[in-house]
Amino acid sequence: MARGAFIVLEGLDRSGKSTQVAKLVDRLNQTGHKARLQKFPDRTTAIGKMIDAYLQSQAELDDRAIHLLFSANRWECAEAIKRDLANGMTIVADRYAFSGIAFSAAKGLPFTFCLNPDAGLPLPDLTLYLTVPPEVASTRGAYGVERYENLDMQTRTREQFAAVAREVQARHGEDRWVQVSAVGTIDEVEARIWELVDGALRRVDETRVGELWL
Ligand code: 2DT
Ligand code: MG
Repeated sequence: MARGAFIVLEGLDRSGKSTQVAKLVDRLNQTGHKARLQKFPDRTTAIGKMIDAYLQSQAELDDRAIHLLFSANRWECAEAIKRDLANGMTIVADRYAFSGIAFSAAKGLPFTFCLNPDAGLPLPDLTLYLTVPPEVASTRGAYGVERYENLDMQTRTREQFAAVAREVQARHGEDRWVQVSAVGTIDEVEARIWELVDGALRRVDETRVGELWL
C-alpha cells in the first residue's frame, strides 16, 4: 500500500490558509484518498491548552519557554502522524514547525535556537506557503485580538518566513517548499493548490517519510 503524503500549508494571518486546508482535505477525501486535517498549534492537548492561554494573553511565558511548548505540541503528535502516513492517510497540516521558527525569530530569538527543537520531526513532502501582498491582506478585514495579530509582528514574521524557505530548500530540496499566490477567489487559489498537491501525491509513493532538518 502506498503511504500517505504529508502536506503543510503555511502563511501569514488572512492568507486564507484555514479555508484552503479544509477544502483540500474535503477534495482529497472526495477523490478516493484518505486524508485528515492536523492543526498546529493543536489546542486540545494539555500543552495545547497552555499555548492557547498564552495566545489569548491569559498567561505570560518566557519567549524560549513558549517556543519549546509549540515544538513539544508537534512532538506529541509526531507518532500519530507517522502511523497514519504509513497507513495510507494523507495529512494536511494547518501550520507546522515553519510557523514556529518564523514567529519566534520575529520576536528576536536566534534562528538556530528556533530551528533546533523540531529537528527529527516528520518532514513534510510538500509545504505550500500562501502569500498575499500586505495591501491585499489589509482589505480582508481587521486583525483579531490574539497575540501576534498586528501589523508589526506580521511584517517581521514575513521576513523570517523567507529565511525559513531558504533553509528548507537548501536542506531538503527546492521542490519541498513552494510559494503559492493567495490572491484571487477561493476557487482560484484552490485550483493552484490542487495542481501542486496532485503532483506531490504522485511522487511520495516510493519514498520514506524524512526527518526535518536531518
Ligand atoms: P493559529 O491562528 O493558526 O491558531 O495560530 N505560532 C504557531 C507560533 O508562534 N509558533 C508555532 O509553532 C505555531 C504552530 C502563529 C496561532 C498563532 O500561533 C503562532 C499564530
Ligand atoms: Mg490566528
